[in-house]
Amino acid sequence: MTRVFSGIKPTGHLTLGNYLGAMRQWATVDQYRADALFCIVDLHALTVDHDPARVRRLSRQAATLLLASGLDPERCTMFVQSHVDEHARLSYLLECVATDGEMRRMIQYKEKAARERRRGGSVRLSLLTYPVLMAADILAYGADEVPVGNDQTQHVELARDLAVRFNQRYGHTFVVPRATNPAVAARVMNLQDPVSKMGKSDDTGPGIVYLLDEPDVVRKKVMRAVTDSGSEVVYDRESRPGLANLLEILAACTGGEPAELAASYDGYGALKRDTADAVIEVLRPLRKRHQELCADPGHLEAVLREGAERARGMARPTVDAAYRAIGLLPAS
Ligand code: AQP
Repeated sequence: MTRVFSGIKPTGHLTLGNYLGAMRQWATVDQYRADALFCIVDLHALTVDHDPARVRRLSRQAATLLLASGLDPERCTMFVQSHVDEHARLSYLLECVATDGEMRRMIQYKEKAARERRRGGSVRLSLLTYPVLMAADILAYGADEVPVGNDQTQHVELARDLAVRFNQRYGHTFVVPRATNPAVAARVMNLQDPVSKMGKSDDTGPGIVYLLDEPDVVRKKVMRAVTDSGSEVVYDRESRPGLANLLEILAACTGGEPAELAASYDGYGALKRDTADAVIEVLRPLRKRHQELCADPGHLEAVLREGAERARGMARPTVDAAYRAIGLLPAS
């Protein structure tokens, strides 16, 4: 059976981008068709300036939202990265096959390092090496597929390269994974800055729809979305990115095609109203289930405990094999 691994980073409140670009596919497709692991990658949240209590809170919230979005612990393995030591153990070995040039070429590193500097902070070494830890997350489980929004495709490519290189140098140890992207909404853009991704740790609150936003807040954000000059509704990502983003969000929420939807509108107002309604409807069941789960914290703890145990059992044999293959003396 195909093995699938994907993760979510507790660096902010989860957004519509996380949901349409990743979580929905995990809950409605991946957990049914594959042996799937979904991870709250909390170690990755430490790569930028962070508040310890907030990371803990956001990790719990992300796990609750994953359950609320429909992940079923009977069908998939859901766990927290830092609960399974194998990730950090393997990451170091992969650092020994990766190069610093590869790390510096990562687009997300360049963007996030620039943001840290703009904010007056320094850039943590872990931000540079973060794609290696992500490769360890994937390779430890022998994942065949990594479903991600296309902002993460480059990192999965790196995991492939490291797997191939390690296998060539030290003997076959890792499955070579590949990224898969959802057909629509692979990249939901910021409503106030539609050439930038809707990212949960951005500073532009009004441009980001959070999964736990109240419906009237969602409506306000969508109605105030930046659209482009002109009044005709056409689908063109290059010249009309704001409009294209709304059409893609509407398409992802209703199952339509952005270009066909464009043809059915003759003004921005109606498009925005319908998009707001569609987003609110998509998020309604998730918000309700989230509330129910918050009333039963013991359930979440049990799910995460069992998930970590299962994950450890899957990762340990591969990571132990990598230790032996690379030349480390086994502990007796
Ligand atoms: N805007 C987006 N459109 C489509 N997919 C997205 N994803 C994130 N934002 C969008 C996908 O969600 C999954 C989990 O993402 P993540 O939390 O691990 O990391 P990220 O891609 O770095 O997400 P953010 O929201 O942009 O976080 P920050 O701001 O902290 O960097 C991934 O599959 C991702 O592709």
